[in-house]
Amino acid sequence: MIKHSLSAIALLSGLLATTVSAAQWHMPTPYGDANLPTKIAYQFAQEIKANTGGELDIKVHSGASLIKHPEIPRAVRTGQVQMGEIFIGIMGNTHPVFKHDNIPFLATSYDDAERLWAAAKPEVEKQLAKEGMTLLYTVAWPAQSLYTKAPVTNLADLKGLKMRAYSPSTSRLAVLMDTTPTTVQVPEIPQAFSTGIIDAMITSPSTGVNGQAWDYLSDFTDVRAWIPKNVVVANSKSFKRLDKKTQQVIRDAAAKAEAEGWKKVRIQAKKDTKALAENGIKVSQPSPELMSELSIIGEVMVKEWQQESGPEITDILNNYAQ
Ligand code: PCA
Repeated sequence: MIKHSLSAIALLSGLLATTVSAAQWHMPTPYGDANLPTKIAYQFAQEIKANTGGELDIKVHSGASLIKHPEIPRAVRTGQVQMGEIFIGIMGNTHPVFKHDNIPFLATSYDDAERLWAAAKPEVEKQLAKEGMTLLYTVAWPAQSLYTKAPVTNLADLKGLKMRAYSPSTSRLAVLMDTTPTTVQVPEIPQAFSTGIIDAMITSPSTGVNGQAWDYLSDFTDVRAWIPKNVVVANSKSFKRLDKKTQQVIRDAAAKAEAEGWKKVRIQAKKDTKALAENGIKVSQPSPELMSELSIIGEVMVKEWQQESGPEITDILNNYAQ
């Protein structure tokens, strides 16, 4: 009898131990499995599972399958999910610090983009923390260039076109380019082009390849106007509830993911630009005229951005200038 109840207790406490310590977290991501940030998210989750001995199991829900992209920040903030991936630019209306990510010609090389991130990170981290989110890592996209249905030599060639936008800053950019902004999420890009909802877009070679841009577009003008990033965040309360060791496992996996992202994005950019050309898109360098017109717009956007808020933006720009 005694023996029996002891083993029952042992069994029960064993069960309790597993239910208490092994946790499943949900991590919605906006983009599909073919994208570099999504691949990195899967590796990140796997590494955490391995290094916690299976005690923290993060389920990645890619391609906005669990939560639509614009809803992911709120879902993480409110704890509906414990973790999530977000394109930084879509939070531009929440606070201007997030706009550092979509300003044309502020950082156009990967080295400069890394420096811009180092400059912006403290302010971004602070703002996320205010919203109850803990910053874990970022992954950059390849530089953003112009896709059209005809060759482009200057902005006049784009006048009046319907331009895809994916953030408040890119909507503003479209207006300054004398085009009409239309917000379209990545999965809807092919249909938006084929039904005439949009005529042109500025995005990475990767997003063009994923959406088979050659089916509905002909020209890729490699303006490389900015290098945006996704950010992976945790709900701060959920993160704080973890023991210190698990938090460290997550931090280590995050640091590795971020380093991997910066390394791989450079390779991915080349590979996908080549794939565009191989599939029949005409890849060309921008004319000096187009670049100078776009640079002027970039300067206007930096000024507008600075005027939007006080010390944070000046801090970012000063850090970046150093
Ligand atoms: N692809 C995503 C974000 C940036 C990019 O290269 C998009 O077009 O929405």
